[in-house]
Amino acid sequence: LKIVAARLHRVRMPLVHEFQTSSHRKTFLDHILVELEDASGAIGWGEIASSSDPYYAPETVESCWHIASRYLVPAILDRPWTHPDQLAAVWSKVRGNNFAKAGVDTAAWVLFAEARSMPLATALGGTRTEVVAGVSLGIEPTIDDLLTQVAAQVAAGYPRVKLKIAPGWDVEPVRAVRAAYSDLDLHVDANGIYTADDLKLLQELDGFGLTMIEQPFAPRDLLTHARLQRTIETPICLDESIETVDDLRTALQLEALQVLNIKVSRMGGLTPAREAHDRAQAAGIPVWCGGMHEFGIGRLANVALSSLGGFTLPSDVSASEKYYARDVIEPAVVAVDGVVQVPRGTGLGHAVDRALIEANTVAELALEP
Ligand code: OSB
Ligand code: MG
Repeated sequence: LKIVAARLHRVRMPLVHEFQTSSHRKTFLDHILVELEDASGAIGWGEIASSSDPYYAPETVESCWHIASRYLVPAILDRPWTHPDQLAAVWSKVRGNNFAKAGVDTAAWVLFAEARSMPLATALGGTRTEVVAGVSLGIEPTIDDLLTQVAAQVAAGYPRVKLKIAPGWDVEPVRAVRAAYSDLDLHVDANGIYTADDLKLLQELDGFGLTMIEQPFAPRDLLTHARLQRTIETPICLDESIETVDDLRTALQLEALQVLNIKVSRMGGLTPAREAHDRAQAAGIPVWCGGMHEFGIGRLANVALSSLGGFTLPSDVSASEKYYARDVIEPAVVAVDGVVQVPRGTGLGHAVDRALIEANTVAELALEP
């Protein structure tokens, strides 16, 4: 394979329902769609799903645009390759910038699957034909608003609900949701807002039968995660802390986690995401695929990744309609009783809606060797 042309499209889409976490709030997203073309004219699409602002991770849309156009794409243009993991090796000298890498890596994987006439999931080694989806609910103005959201998602058939928590919005919303749904697979995500001063409060959450407590402390504070895990039964899940497979090795050694959230974006692509999956599976740690409100392209990559055997917990791959009125793929991703089918067509398995992309594009760049 050889990439002879590449295009970046910065596409803006409004969210159906505003989303707030302990670290940021958003009403629309600007993601960069990456289009790689090989000598045969085949196209691979990927999605750079960075937040606009550096509040979840250090990257921004602008930093991703810069890194992708200045470093990542030029490094692979006109360079022959046979497997996407060779491209990950080419980028290894670029430090960090995982969201930017992930979009280009995904496009290369899709191109690779297209060239082999197989679904992306099969190219990755996935075996599941369907994946179970959960939903992630933001911080709402009131507990009643939250209960309305939970009711809607449970009625839609989703078997797992994750609640964003933050100081002042933690024990009470959890108590209210648990009181209304005694058997629901429920978990919480703090996006790193608490500190070692909050251990008592987090221990209180141990009494609600949560499936996990996700990223209670700052990304680099593995020691406090390990300390909390020693005192509670509820598994701790890490998200922001794990940007590389080396981070995972360290966290496992410290016993700072019992569950891993694997995000394609945060790990820097499908190649490292798959490696993290293999590591976690070898260590007996269950994994699930986290989301970044991806448009359809990134969402389908998440579905394909979730078809790997170690993804035994529900993933954040809920239906397109939960996020966007219209998605950039055709048909949109749908969930029936909380289950999403893994596409059987080649590559992404869904068509890309170029007209919708063009209608929502705010910036474009063509790159050639
Ligand atoms: O921590 O998982 C997170 C969205 C933006 C930033 C961080 C997170 C999230 C989500 C989105 O929870 C989940 C989804 O895409 O469904
Ligand atoms: Mg998270």
